[in-house]
Amino acid sequence: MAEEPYTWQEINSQPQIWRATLEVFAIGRPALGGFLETAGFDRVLAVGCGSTHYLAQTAATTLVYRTSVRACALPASELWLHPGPFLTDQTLLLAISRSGTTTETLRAVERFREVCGGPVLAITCHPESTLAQQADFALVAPDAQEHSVAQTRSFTSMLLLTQALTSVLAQEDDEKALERLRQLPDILEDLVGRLGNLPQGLGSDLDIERFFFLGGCMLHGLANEAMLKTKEMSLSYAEAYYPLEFRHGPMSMVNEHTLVIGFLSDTGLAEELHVLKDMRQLGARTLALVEDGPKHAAGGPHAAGGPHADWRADHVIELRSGLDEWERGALYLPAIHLMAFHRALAKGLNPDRPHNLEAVVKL
Ligand code: F1P
Repeated sequence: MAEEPYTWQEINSQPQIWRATLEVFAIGRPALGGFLETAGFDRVLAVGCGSTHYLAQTAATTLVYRTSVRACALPASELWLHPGPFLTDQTLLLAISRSGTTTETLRAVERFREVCGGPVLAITCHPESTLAQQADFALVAPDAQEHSVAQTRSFTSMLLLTQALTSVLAQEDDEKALERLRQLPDILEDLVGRLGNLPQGLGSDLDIERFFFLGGCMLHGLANEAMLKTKEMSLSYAEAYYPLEFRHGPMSMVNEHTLVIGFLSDTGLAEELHVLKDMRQLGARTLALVEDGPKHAAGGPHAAGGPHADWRADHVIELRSGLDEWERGALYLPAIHLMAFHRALAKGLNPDRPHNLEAVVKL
């Protein structure tokens, strides 16, 4: 690769960028506590656009499952144009934007201020941006800024900020939780070291024509993001579904040119594996991203070699994080970033310059 594309550099810099991002968070932690003490809210409305909408989905689901705070996510444009019942008292607006300048996100903040007047917490890679300046408080990841259009390290770094924020709102020992998140960069380096040529092999295999990403609970927003990355970088047919939802119609699209990628959870593992097994029987190839391969293989009565030995996916990526399933979300994406990158190259595309797209949508 002559001049390394920005995208390649940004994907591979994630471990050190995650370290820097968590350090910036730790420095700002006291000020965050002060802001939250006076903010006065019992629910969170998370908004973003495209990738950062999917990040908002992930953040809202994590908040719901990990804290007593009620939370939901919307595209920023929906809050701007159809605010309706979402603008209620006691609401904190969590506005997420890599650039901090996307028009819909800024309009959503304005609408929220007009109607609610509640606190606005921004998450962005640009501390000097309009969004960061307009917000009452900003969690920032300046080291994760990107030249590329498609978000990779910016997304995962902002995801870490939402997870650190969740630990604070969970009113648990967030110092201990932050120490656990600080393990992620080393875990990612180990994971990437174990990937071998799998992302390049799958990405370069143009016999694969359609991708389906399956993820439930707090992994659903990440499955949506993986879908978008695959589209943006490689102009490929990609969709995302809740795992068991895939049987309710969309699996009609499965054929021998299909790759079904399972972002497997701990809590839904057996049934999610069953979906992958069913899709293999329909002719798809399958990739499982799972915390622990042996558990995946030994998934209860379907242990490898057992009566359902074919439960194993065609390809398995073991995260081996040792963390709770809500802490390890960022680990699911780098392998997909690499797969999408190699697919772009295999198709003669420039992953730095996705077709039709700009880094920021300004209306
Ligand atoms: C969001 C956005 C996404 C798009 C791509 C580039 O910008 O434009 O809509 O999917 O990832 O970023 P931002 O508000 O996060 O800066």
